[in-house]
Amino acid sequence: MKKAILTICAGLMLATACCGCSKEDGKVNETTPIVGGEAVVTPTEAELSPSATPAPAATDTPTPTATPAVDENGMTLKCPAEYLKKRDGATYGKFSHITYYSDYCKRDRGATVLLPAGYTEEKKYPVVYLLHGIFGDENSFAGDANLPVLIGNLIADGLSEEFILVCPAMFAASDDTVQAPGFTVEAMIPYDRFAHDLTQCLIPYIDANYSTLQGREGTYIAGFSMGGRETLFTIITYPERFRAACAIAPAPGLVPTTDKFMHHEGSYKPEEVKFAEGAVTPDKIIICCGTRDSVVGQFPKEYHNLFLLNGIDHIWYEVPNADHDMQAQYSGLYNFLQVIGK
Ligand code: FER
Repeated sequence: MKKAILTICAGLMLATACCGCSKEDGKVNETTPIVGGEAVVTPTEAELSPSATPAPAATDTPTPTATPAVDENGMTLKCPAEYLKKRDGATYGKFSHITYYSDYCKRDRGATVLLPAGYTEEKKYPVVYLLHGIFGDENSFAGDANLPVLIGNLIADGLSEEFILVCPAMFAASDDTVQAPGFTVEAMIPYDRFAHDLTQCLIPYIDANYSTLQGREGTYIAGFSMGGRETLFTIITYPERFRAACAIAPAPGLVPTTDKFMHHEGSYKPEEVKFAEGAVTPDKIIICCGTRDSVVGQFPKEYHNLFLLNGIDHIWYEVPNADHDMQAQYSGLYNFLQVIGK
């Protein structure tokens, strides 16, 4: 366990050192795409699950999946491999790094933004906020060269509407909170604080600087693992702000529990994880997880059971043979990104 944490920390330091992000105040830096086809080190998924299938490089030739299995809710269990391959006729966006001032944290914070390839101020785009795993940051998803490919292909096939993807840094520390992520009760606080930073600072910043379809109608949230947990925390805290949500392999801790990493005091009591009668809530909530997830195990299914118990309408499905890995991520995103605008 200690060894695992040390490895993760080493990975984090490496990722931080490699990150060539611009820190220009409050400005979108269009001139410094941080990806450019080169994958930045993404320690979280790989380090957390050494047995996980590594992300295939964008140039890999995946085995084509003939007829993807679809469940009774219309969820395609595995992301079809051809959606992770660049093709003619589709256009792909590039990530840029931005810095916004968080009045909530009283400091500058980073995020990465992926505009659709043909972005124009003439249109208004929905926005998907995508939350990384523990020890990640705003570069975690931007380092995945497959993500713009998946999105471009979904848009090219008319399966997704064009949208803006925003990948924030979730660990919303300020001077009076713990400064480093970790498996401790104190380190959970800045993660939960992100829900407030998002709704009070980042969303207004994105709305002010891009041509967005503002308000609940155009605002979506999804996340992987720690980001999945914070997706659930955010929609329970601000249900009226989001049109739809997807928690992929959400980490434990929204409610009290203990796992192999730590004891979680819980952000909410189980009976508080519900929506008020008549409240405006997301139209669609998806929770999914790999069938052999070695990091979060049965906790995503426990969220499913809690949601069932507390009458929160949602879709639950399992990704066959996926660990805490990219296969689970791409499956969740493949399904969720098709919900936009529908
Ligand atoms: C935990 C198990 C998993 C936890 C976080 C995770 C904070 C996150 C994993 C990830 O983001 O990949 O108990 O507690």
